[in-house]
Amino acid sequence: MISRAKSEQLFAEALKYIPGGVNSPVRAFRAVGGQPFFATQARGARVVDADGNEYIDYVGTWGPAILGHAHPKIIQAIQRAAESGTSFGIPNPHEVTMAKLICAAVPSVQKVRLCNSGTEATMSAIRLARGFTKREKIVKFEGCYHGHADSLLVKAGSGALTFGHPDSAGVPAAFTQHTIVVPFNDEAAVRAAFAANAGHIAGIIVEPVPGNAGLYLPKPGYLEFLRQMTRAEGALLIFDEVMTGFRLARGGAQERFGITPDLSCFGKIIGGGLPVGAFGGRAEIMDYLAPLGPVYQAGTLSGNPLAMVAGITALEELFAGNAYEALEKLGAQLETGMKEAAKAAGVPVQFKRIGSMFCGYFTDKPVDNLADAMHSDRDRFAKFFHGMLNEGVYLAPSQFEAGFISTAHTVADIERTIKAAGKVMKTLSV
Ligand code: HOZ
Repeated sequence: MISRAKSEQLFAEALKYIPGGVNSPVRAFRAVGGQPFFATQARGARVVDADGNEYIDYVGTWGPAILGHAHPKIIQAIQRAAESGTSFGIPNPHEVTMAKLICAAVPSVQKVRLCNSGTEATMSAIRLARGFTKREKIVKFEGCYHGHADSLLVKAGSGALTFGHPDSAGVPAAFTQHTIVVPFNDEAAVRAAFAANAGHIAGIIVEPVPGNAGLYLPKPGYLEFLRQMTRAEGALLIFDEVMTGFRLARGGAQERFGITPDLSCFGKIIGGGLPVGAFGGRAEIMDYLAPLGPVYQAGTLSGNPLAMVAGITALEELFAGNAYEALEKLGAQLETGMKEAAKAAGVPVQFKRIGSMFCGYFTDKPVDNLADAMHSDRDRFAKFFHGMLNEGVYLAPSQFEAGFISTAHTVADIERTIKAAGKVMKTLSV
């Protein structure tokens, strides 16, 4: 058994001063039991904890680290930019470069506003959709997580789901009365929502590949259906690509599935590991934002020069080579190996993957929405998680999070992961 004595000491100290000892609930390990380790270093595909233990990392700081941790070009760009000042609160040239990069990579985005987190991006996109359409209601999907803004914390995924608070305390019912929640991959539910609220729905917000209740995929034609339905009803289609943007393809999930949303939300990868968010779309909609239009949105640190150069460097590096093909190959290797490992151990697993995002559910039933995801045996997941951690492989400490592969992972890393999974799965057989 490896020692995590220093992490334990740090966590005891953290618990005295930080609620739950963490600054974001999913980090707390509560869903899997035990205590979180404290990271002191992360490089490439590895994180190192306070006790010097090293892990192959499939969390990748929850998505941003698509090039691996501490990419030398990103570090150098941040260092150089920091010497010129860490924040201006005045327009800076890097913001323009970043905006141009995003618009060039994602054709549905003609204009983009930069902010500081995915939560800000989705919250602002919703406000913009409401302001533009002059309608109040929003449709979201069970298990989708769009950050922690009040009106979106309804049947939410990620940490909210993990800790049994998909509807958060502290959100007055009046704040969510215009949020309509429907199951994912269900056309009839969306039709019914529009029929019951004709002329009142401002838009649908959706993770095109939901990655906050684990990971499941849209059924063929489902995203097209959402596109047609919103267009026919005069509502906007908002893609939350905070996780999938620049990960599933250069142009995100919308490129992969050939859908043109009205608005898109980004974060994670475009910050190169620093805090960032962005939302963008058709110019006529984006021009409803202040100072041009009546929809207010602002931020002291928005367009921060360090976050901009980190993100620009990450995107340029990502677009320069064959990153997406490489990630697809690694993903396919992991999928094949994990499925074989589960089969050999006689453990029922639904292994879901698209590109470099993945999740394994411990169930023999197909998983296409939140209700299906809830069939997963979470005790088994917790045992698997700890077994893998002891083998030096760090997966997200919750059944309801996606895993991420980076370009820093190697074929040998994936082989080692599969071997570890095979060993751990055998201990889970009944
Ligand atoms: N919600 C992010 C992805 N599921 C993880 C970040 C966090 O909640 O700490």
